[in-house]
Amino acid sequence: MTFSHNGAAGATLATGGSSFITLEQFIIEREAESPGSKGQFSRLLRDMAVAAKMVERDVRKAGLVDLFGETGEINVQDEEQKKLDVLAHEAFVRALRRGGEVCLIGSEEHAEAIPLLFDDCQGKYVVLFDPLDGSSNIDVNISIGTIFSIYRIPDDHVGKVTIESALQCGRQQVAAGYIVYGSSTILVYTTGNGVNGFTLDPSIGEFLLSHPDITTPDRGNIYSINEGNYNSWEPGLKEYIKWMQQEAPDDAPARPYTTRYIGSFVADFHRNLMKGGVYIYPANTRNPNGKLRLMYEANPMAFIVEQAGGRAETGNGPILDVEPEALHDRCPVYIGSPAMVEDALAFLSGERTSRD
Ligand code: P6P
Repeated sequence: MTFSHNGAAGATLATGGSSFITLEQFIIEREAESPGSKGQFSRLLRDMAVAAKMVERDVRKAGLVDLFGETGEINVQDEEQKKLDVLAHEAFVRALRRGGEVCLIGSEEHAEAIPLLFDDCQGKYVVLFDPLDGSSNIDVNISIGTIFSIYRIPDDHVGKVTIESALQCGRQQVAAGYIVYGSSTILVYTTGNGVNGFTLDPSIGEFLLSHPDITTPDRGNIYSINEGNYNSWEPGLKEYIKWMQQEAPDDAPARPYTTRYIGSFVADFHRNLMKGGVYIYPANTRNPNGKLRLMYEANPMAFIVEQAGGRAETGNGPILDVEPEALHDRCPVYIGSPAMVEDALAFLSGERTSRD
């Protein structure tokens, strides 16, 4: 099934038809557009896609392994089946180590950054990722995902990379993407020239271009936030949510908002990107900097949403402008349709109230 820019379903995907574009072909075609490219970056993107297919395979069977413990490869020396997010972490590390284009990895599953300096690695790229976002949802069959962010290190850091080489603000990203392991598996990424989505066709093991040139609607009718934290929100945020829940005054256009909150950022983000909406994980009394991680959740999604015409803010400025201090920094997140993020900022500042 092909999709128009706003994700509306269209005619049948030409997998059985005359033409479809695989992720590999797309990457090669786009590489041709960057003169002087030696292909390292393209190989890196392909390595990420290989790892994504391995994780997809494990995610699809994890429920069975969890439930019955009799299918899937359970290593007999390993008393406990490895948690799926550790398996996902290892799949990406293995693929990136083998590829040789990456000199440093940062993962949500690893306290410290992982330098790949063996054999005098001359890799120029850093990959930061959340191998399996929302993994607590896997045993109830709710969509989960992988989020990644790619930086190029300064030339004078090659061969002696440290975590400081990776702590660059989000605007410096050379690529960002995510994979949603949902009703189907889709890989969405940007290299700064728009956003494209590829759906995995398991029958041929290829990601096929299914969502070309994704743009997000200026406004949607969905807001995504954990309302269980209501009492810990700042007043302006309470006003914003109350405003969306109210009937519009007779002389104003109706406010047809609805709430959708999956508990997997990557799934909530993807739905809102395609349909329009805003996802909010604010600072609150329990999480003074919010819950989401700056370097491998907020930044990559901010890069993608801005490339798709959306907006991504902390409440005190654009997410992409935050200067990181450590690999696992957190930040508040207001992300999605630009008009809805702007509404949120106006309520946070007190410029608007629910009585407007
Ligand atoms: P809460 C998953 O743990 C995650 O990092 C995001 O994927 C998700 O949106 C959020 O946390 C859910 O957090 O506090 O609402 O359960």
